[in-house]
Amino acid sequence: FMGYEQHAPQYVRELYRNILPRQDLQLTTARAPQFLSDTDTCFLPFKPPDGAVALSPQVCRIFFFRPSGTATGAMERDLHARDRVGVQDFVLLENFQSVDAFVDNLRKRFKENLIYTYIGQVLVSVNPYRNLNIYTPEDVKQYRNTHFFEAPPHIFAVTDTAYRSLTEENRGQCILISGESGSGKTEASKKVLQFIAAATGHKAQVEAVKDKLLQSNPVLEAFGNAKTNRNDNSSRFGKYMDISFDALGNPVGGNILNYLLEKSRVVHQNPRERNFHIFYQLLTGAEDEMLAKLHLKRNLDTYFYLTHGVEGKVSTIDDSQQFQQVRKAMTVIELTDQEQDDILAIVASVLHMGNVGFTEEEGKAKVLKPECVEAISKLLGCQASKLDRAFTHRTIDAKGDVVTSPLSRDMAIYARDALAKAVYDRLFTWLVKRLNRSLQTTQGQKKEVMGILDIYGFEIFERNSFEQFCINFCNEKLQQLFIELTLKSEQEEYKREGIEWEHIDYFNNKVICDLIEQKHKGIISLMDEECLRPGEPTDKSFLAKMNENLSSHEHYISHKKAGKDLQKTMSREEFCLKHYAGDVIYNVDGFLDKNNDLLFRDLREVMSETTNSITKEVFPASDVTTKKRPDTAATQFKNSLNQLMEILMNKEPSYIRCIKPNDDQRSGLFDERIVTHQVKYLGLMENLRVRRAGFAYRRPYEMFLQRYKCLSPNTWPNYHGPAKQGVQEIVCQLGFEKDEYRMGNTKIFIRSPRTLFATEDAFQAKKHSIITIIQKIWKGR
Ligand code: AOV
Ligand code: MG
Repeated sequence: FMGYEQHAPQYVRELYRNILPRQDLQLTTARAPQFLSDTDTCFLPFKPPDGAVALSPQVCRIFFFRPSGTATGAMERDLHARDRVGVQDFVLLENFQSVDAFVDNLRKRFKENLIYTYIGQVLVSVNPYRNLNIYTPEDVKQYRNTHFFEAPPHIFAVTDTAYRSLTEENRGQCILISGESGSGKTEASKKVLQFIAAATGHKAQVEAVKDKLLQSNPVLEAFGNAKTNRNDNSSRFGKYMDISFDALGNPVGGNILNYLLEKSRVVHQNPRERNFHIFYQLLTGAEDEMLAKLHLKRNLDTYFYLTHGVEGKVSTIDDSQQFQQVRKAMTVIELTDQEQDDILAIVASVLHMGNVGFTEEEGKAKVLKPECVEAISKLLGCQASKLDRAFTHRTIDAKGDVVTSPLSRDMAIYARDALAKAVYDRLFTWLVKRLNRSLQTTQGQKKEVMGILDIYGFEIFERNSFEQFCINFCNEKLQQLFIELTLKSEQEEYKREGIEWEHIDYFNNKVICDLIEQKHKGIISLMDEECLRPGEPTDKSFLAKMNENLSSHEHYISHKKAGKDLQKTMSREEFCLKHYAGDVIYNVDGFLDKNNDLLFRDLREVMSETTNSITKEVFPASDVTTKKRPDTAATQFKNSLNQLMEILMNKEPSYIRCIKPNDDQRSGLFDERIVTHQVKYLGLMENLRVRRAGFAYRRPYEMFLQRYKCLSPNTWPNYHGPAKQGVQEIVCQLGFEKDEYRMGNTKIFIRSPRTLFATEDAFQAKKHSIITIIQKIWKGR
């Protein structure tokens, strides 16, 4: 019985295997021994070996039922288990309309370190902010090939279900992870990958692919993650990763799509936040020789772009060690030495750009530190004099008249920052593309794909700007997809099971998606129109335009239209959108500028002439002279989102909704106010409502029968007929009301938890009496 103290179910399994068969005794457990969880109750009608008695039921939650009389106590505890650890599926909540009941259930489970709970097939995960021992190879084994409902809620269960559907039914999968910053999305996506890596084949070729998939993370995180006030390792981009599998179910490649990197961070960070990790990694981790080659000094304070947030060193992050890891990962993903040099040269050049500095003479900007321009030109391979001129001048092609005029100091700073952002942003996109080349599958190998979406959740800050607008729009689209796919799958299941479809009443957020993206009339169209309008379009004129055109829309609230209460919190530069998850007030300041995303032609031209293979590639010469305006930032985002929706629409979805328990990144602290907020904004109540609109509970007949067969004399102790008929016997015996259940082709559907709990309670009582009988037999021996 080694190891039972750490892992009680393991111990019971041992008992089951080794002792019970020999002693001809019966062990009563909540489910088959191989599926026992830490919270399951087991009854043993004999004295367990020495030591086991000392196990506290609170710790391992195995209650030994012994002739000496401890049985009653154990029984009582078991009856209270639901109160103590909550329900593992929210559909079983009696009071499913109440947010408080929802949060209370999460709290109970969180206190017991049970971070996962289902809403039907949706997994809700609460960030424990501590390493739990629930992702071991042993756990992988437990969930591999286990039916969804046979083991406690776990991200491995979701992954295994998706993986099996992919390999056994050839259905493309997607795992959609959402939640606020710091709620554990990225960690969740890594657990999915971990499970896939552990559960699939181990041939050298397969291992090489897995290695690349796994090592893509440190590289992308170095360039796309940063310390924010919400998360020390916050992803500042959206990510969708496809893993392709061959006919044997082994990963053979992958593809990554990236969304909207928060590039403004390159030139500015809020107090106590940092720039992207790579800058700090390079400056602290690179050898002296490399720094010298990049014209860099080790001191972080030297660089203007790193001094905004003041936070250089973060206690939880070892930049230097991370740098070594990133360098190794770059090699694994097959970046050549030359490519790695070019990448780091660009990173260094961005730091130098921040330090260029300008003075102004007679309204004309002049470079303050030519040595920085010099360094950039050496690093990227361009003429210093030309770069200097591009930093301080602007060329405009007005209907064939090419005019070059000097920039003011402010405009020069603006142009320089725009360059730094563009260079970094395009480097990031290049990296993703390059990674995809390494992850490419050879023709004919690919069979099905599983996609993992790790994307920013709904954001509501004190002040919400263009970025929040885009992010929240993205969440509206995902909610739209969720509604369509959930209803579709519900409908399909009803059809498959031969049950008549029942109308489900729900809020369809399509109206909000339309408000934002509709051609000509939507907010993005109005914004684009305003950006292109001759004259002097400003954020204010854009707001006026929206107020004029959209005021009658029920989800758009202008300052004028706002009620008294809302007006108090809203200024005249703001508008409010009634999102499906709640009202958000946006400040228009900066909308047009961010949407336009302008980089002056002179700088684009210099970049296109560089010898650095990456900058040369990402600033093509053809872009410099083209008359065609590139799509605006919002339109690009909208288009990429719609492409994503198309990809996802054809896949079978699994949902993981992440919640953070507090704002302090602290373990053990469950702040109900903060959790309640997220439960609302994640739309979980709406999730539950849709799921509960029809039948709360459904199980295959075999499983239902296995558990409850003791409840009818016609199925207990021995029953060999068809499972469906057996279930019918039990249902008749218990006297279910007619509208409370349906008999599908393979499953029983139960409408309300009330009925299920009555069944469960009857089962517990029966179990108790059976045990008493066994006990008597035992005593009689
Ligand atoms: P996010 O991806 O949702 O935020 P992360 O996945 O980066 O959040 O999680 C934030 C931190 O919480 C991690 O660095 C871990 O320290 C901790 N954490 C998350 N999940 C777990 C887990 N299952 N077990 C233990 N610790 C965990 V953002 O990228 O900011 O939206 O943009
Ligand atoms: Mg993340």
